[in-house]
Amino acid sequence: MTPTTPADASATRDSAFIRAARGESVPHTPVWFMRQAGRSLPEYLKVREGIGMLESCMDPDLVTEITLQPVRRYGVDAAIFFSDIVLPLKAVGVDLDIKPGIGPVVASPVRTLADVEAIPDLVPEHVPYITQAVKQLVAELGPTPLIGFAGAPFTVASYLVEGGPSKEHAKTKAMMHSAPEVWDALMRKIAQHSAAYLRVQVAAGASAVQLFDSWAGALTPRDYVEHVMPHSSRVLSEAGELGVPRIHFGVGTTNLLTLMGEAGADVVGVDWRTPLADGIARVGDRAVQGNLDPTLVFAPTEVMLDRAAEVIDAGRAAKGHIFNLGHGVIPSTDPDQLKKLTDFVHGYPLD
Ligand code: 1CP
Repeated sequence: MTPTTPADASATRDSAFIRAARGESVPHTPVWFMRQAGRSLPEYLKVREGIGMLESCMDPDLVTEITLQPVRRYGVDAAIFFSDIVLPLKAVGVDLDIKPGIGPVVASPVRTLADVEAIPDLVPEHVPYITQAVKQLVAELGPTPLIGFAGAPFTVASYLVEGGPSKEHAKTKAMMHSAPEVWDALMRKIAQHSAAYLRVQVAAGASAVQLFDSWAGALTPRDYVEHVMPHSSRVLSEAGELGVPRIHFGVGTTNLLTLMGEAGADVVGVDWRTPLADGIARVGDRAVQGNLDPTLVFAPTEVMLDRAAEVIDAGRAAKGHIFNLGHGVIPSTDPDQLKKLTDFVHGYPLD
């Protein structure tokens, strides 16, 4: 594939978010929140009334509005594109839906090599609405960076093999161990989708990308290295050719943080279970993102801000630090708490 250059990376190049991702000096610690758009915002619930999740993701005006909502409300340092990790599968014709209160549900889970081979590769023509939404957003956002994203092969495979959300990922891991040729084909297929999906977003103007391997924490380091890492590396390496910073995140990944950095990340996302100082020691010469416990928004404001200060102080030891929660915003979160948290991070002295 031909390398594509970002539409206009210069507008966001000096933002605090991009500078921190590259390990450069910053005017303040940058902050954004995973799942900052979505169910915790009344303005989101209003515009989504009567419209399905996947339908929303395919409507460029709605995607633009929803992506901008948290940027307007909180003044965060980056927008995250409103979409979902299973959108590329839907776009190539896999029969799936995102069910309210459940998540992605796949009609015919993948079992055989023929099932994998029946899934087409993703080309930009499958997702014209993504290109349009990103272009609209970049024009509206000006100097605020837009983060494009995709699901990493293991996490997307889990939905395809289990047929829906899973705690143990037992069928997925069973395929990994008992049908290596099916597993390999599936991981290659999803890696192609994720790399192409990121390329479309960056070509249209996204300034950074995040690869979500949310459920990689279910793996032993050995299985991660042998069966997963090469495929995530391929996605990150293709994203690297686009010249934008790459963030790599998973939940419960303390033992994998070093490997997830080595897979080809500029920034490693650390979940809240790992003290940030430990995370920094594990990722070495890379920036980090995180990692306030997402439930701390339900504590008194002083307690939340006190813990946020600890996270910021710990982040000073990293090559660069982007403040975030240790996983997504919980739907019942009070948006006023996130506003206070954003202002606190921005006002926190640099030394
Ligand atoms: O700010 C944002 O909301 C950004 C948009 C976004 C992102 C980055 C959505 C919208 N989904 C995602 C990524 C995503 N989707 C991940 C990785 C991030 C993470 O770990 O949180 C995962 C695992 C999914 C799969 C998914 N989609 C789930 C989880 C199900 C499970 O296995 O527990 C759910 C509930 C969805 C639906 C979904 N995606 C996004 C929203 C706002 C919703 C809720 C549906 C709705 O509002 O109707």
